[in-house]
Amino acid sequence: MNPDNTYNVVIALQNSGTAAWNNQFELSYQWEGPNGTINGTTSVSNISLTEGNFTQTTLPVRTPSNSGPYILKIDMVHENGGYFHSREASRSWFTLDYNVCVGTCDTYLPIIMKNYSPPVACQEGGNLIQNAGFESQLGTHWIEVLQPPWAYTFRTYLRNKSGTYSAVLGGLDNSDETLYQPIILPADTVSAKVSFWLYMVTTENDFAEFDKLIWDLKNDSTGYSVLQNAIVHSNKSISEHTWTKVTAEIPGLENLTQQTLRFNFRAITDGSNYTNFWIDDVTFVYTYCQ
Ligand SMILES: [Ca+2]
Ligand SMILES: [Ca+2]
Repeated sequence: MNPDNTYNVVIALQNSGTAAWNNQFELSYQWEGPNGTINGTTSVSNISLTEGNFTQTTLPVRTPSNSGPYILKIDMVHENGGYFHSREASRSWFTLDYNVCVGTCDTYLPIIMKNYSPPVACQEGGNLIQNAGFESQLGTHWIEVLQPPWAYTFRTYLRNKSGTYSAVLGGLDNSDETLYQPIILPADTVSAKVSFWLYMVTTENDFAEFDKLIWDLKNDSTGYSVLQNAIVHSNKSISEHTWTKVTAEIPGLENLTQQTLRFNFRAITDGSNYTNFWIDDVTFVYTYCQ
């Protein structure tokens, strides 16, 4: 319906009351809208109808001036008593209601979206690394692989970031030492946040990366890396004589869940000028999405 227009509405009426209607009764309406209730400005007068009887009439309905959603409430009116629905304070009489849009209306309809999946909720799981601060002996969770055999990787109380102990790799020339822990990524894991503290002391100069600490994620069966790039720290890349927090995000773990992987540290030194790498407080916090 357009604002300020008159529309004819055909109405069938029955006097279901106990008294006859006479020329004091008329058919009219109200608009219930955004700014309250507006009384109808047109009507059909002289609805004379004895009790129980029917009639049909055409009611001219004048729309409000302002656009918006309205309820058109059609009702009988007594010239001295007002609208029927409000004649008794203790109970409301029914009106004949229609939802009408006058002019333009904001319309809200439920939308059905094809091929729509609700957003996936992701959350962090726990730290998969055990004995993360090396406060217990190596061997239970951490596994050492030493080359040559007299190379050493051990936990030490000489230096720690927290607790009493840390693990130390390197410290010899021509050594290749690995310290790893098997982990299993839970179902629905998509990524992980890795962090650990690293303390480096070297007798090298810092011209080049002669001695390295490499961390990686490997397939437990093949020993091959499952990451695109292992992360390398060296005598050159980090500050000496201070604890440095190393952090990294590992995305793309969807296809590596529920299988054993190795979270792997490897220290490789060249033929002269040894370097020590201390490690403490290792975390591998996985994120899963369901
Ligand atoms: Ca510790
Ligand atoms: Ca060296």
